[in-house]
Amino acid sequence: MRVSVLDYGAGNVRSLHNALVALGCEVEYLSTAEQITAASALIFPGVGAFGRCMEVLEARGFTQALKAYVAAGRPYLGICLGLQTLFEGSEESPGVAGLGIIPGIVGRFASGEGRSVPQIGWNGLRPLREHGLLDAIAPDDAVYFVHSFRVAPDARLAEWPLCETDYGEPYVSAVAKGAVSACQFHPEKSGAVGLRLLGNFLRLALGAEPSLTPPPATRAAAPPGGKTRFCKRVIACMDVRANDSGDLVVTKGDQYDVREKSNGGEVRNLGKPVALAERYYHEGADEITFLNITGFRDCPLTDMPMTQLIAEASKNIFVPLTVGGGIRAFTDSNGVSSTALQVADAYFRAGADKVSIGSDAVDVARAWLEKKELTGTSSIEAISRVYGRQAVVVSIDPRRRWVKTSEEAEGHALCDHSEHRARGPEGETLCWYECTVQGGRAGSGLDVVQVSQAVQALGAGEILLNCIDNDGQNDGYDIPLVRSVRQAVGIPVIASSGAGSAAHFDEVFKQTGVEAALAASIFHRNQVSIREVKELLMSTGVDVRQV
Ligand code: 1PR
Repeated sequence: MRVSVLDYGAGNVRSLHNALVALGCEVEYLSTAEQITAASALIFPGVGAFGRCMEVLEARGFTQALKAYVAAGRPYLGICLGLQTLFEGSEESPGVAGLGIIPGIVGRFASGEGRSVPQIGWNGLRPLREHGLLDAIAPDDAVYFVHSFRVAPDARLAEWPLCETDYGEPYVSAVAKGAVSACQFHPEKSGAVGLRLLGNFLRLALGAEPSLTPPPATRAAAPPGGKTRFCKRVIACMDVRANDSGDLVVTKGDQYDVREKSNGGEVRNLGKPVALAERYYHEGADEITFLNITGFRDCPLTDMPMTQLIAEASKNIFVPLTVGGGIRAFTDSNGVSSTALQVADAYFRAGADKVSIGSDAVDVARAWLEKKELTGTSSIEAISRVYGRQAVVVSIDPRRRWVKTSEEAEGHALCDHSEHRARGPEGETLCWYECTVQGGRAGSGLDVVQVSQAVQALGAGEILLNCIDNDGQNDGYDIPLVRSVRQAVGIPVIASSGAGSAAHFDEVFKQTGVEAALAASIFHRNQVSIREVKELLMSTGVDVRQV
């Protein structure tokens, strides 16, 4: 079974490649107009900006070839940007013409009413009619979306819309007409449901049976005609580093200290990263994060085991993978320099869907706060320009700084813990949160709200909000901290550090409104399973993806 994937030099096609290989396909990459003309089933994957994508298509002579391919009624599947480029244009890049196969202009999601933009996460599908692409996919089965722009329902779309989804407003989440189909979500990252959809496309396009038939999803259907439900994400995180024998292991800190108190102070070893990640995928993790916690020491381009780890994990895991650690400009011991974008490129090529920037983001935020000017050259700006804002996570490592009075905080954003558990050494209830760098080894003088707002302005798409004080304590998330950051930004926030029970997830979702919550130690030590977390959340009325 041979399928052709459009290679226009942008975005992460590795995830799609892996999903197609898992379905039994041989994947061919199309890099010339002639190859497009000769293809028999074409998939156009896409992440990144509309304008840049269209420029590349035009420069390579793909625009006309794609239009001719579609006009000839040959099988076509667009994914994400691959759906948007079918339209006449997008508010993302005013004045840039799309392929113009579907009438209309792609618009921007409005943020507000507690809804973050980009939409990052799992949401349902509301089929508008029957279609082979949706075979064995139940209404409201959850699939993975990452986007800031969307197609609004419009009478001019006529018979094109196939599914709608709701994210504050209804939008068109899949289109199909004749042999052309496209989806706004990422089937290659949508677990079993996504693999089914890709399998359906292959069946329709090639008349061939995929070698893998994933089981149907089991989410309870939404009421007929009702709105689709945006799910809260449950994320498993693995802190990875080399142990004293040089092997990459999953480790786990206690307030960021990863060495055993006994046992000669060895680095804690909680298992092999790829095996653990595969377990979490099958248990229902909505996303998996790998943080190379000593990445600030070595350039990841010379630390290839981390890229190999991502390449290995992405072969069998079909939910989004985030990788962090050492994403910054670097000059190695031989004097060879690489930019943060080159480091990120290596991770995306290996199969990462998002990169997470830690220490460098604090430096970049500081520079921005001084002048409030974009330079275009920072790691955040450079990576989000090429891969899109949704691919750039900023991981923040704040530590509490207790104060007796607000004056002592010297203008830093304060949190009040009087209604919560934590107390300062002298019973203080007020604190500000200092962002640290190098895994908590150094302070920055900047508070967590300043840094969060700065990185949002620079183009970060999501914030992974740790809390050094709560890390590994299993006593619950730091609610005042999470709430203050969630209220300060309009991009999604992932709460992290402190989960000790399923109830802690319920608490953080209900009390702060965050889109996602991450945990490490309870999952690694089998104290609570992802399934238990989701079952509790469902029983308390929190929408989650069932597997
Ligand atoms: O600075 O860009 O090289 O990135 C380094 C990355 O490594 C950062 O994202 C930073 O958060 C992370 N990191 C550095 N040192 C440590 C450490 O633990 N010594 N881990 C570290 C951060 C925090 C979470 C943890 C949660 C949940 N780990 O990832 O998984 O606190 O844990 P819990 O559920 O057990 O409480 P750069």
